[in-house]
Amino acid sequence: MPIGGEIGFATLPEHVHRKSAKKGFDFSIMVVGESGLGKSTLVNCLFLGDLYKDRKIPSVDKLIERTVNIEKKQLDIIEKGIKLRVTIVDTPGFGDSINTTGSFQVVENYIDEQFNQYFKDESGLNRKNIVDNRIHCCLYFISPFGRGLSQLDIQFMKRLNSKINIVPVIAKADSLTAIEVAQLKKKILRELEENGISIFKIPECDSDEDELYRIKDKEIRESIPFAIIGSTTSIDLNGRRIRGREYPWGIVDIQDERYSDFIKLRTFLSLHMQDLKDSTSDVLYENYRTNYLAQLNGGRIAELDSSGLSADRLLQMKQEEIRRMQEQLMMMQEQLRQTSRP
Ligand SMILES: Nc1nc2c(ncn2[C@@H]2O[C@H](COP(=O)(O)OP(=O)(O)O)[C@@H](O)[C@H]2O)c(=O)[nH]1
Ligand SMILES: [Mg+2]
Repeated sequence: MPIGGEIGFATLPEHVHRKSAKKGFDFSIMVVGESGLGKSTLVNCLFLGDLYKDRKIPSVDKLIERTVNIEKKQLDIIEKGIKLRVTIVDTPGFGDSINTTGSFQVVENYIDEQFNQYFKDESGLNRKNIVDNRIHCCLYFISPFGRGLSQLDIQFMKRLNSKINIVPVIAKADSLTAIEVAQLKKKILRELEENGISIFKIPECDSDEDELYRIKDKEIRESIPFAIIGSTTSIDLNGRRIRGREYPWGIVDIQDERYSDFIKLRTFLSLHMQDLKDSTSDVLYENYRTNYLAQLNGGRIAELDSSGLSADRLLQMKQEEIRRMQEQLMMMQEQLRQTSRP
């Protein structure tokens, strides 16, 4: 089986395809939410699918092991000659560490560190070869057992929505009926809005997209928050190997679109990977950078501000300053090289 066929990366619209073909893609997803909701399980099956058919099934011990630190898994995929490096970042859920504020902080620090690293690389001399480890997408797991968002969910998302593209998912959708899923989706969207939490917004469809793409796109938009079912177990179902969950009353196939948005989530990720990346670098990272520079320059920004300069102009000035500093740094390095020559 061709590696990557599972991922549907090849369904990316042609133009995106071409744009990314040259450089290859770095894409990072993070899973966040209360502990026990199936985050680690999803991480294990989101992109792997049947890629590792012969992979050893981890022991039960391993499966129920709690995630106490941030863990990164990396996966290199080549599809139609395009390189895709996916990084999935698994986080300890609330409840896994001693206090909630602690686990908020761990996640927030991680996001900030990636921004910070990117900032350093971007201001450095080796700008052409930056590895983009910024988190492009945060799958936020919501419990199917509560009646919508918990106070913790609200606090957490409020704190992070300016730093990360939040994509809400309803965990363990197999525990809800179809009607309950539909109601919970509506309720979550309403509560997000009431609390002023912004989640990732899929950009409008290009006017030149074909009809099929439009239908798919609409279907995906309407499925958010994705109600997902995860599993790391393969089961034999009428001679077919599927990834599923086995209950006394039957087998649930996590890829069955009648009751699981697993496939829709995957399609969403492949169709909107570039949009998630663009939003990260154009909006979220810019935001971070502006704040960071303002902090660095605390007093001066305040002065300039009172002189009536717009934020845009300030940013522009900062960028010019960085450019000047980079040039100076390069000159100094060149001088050093010359003086150190025998
Ligand atoms: N019913 C159901 N159980 C799930 C699902 N996904 C994971 N689980 C189970 O929930 C438990 C916790 O899963 P885990 O992935 O460790 O959760 P995490 O703490 O969020 O990382 C495990 O026993 C999983 O087998 C799901 O979609 N439905
Ligand atoms: Mg976990």
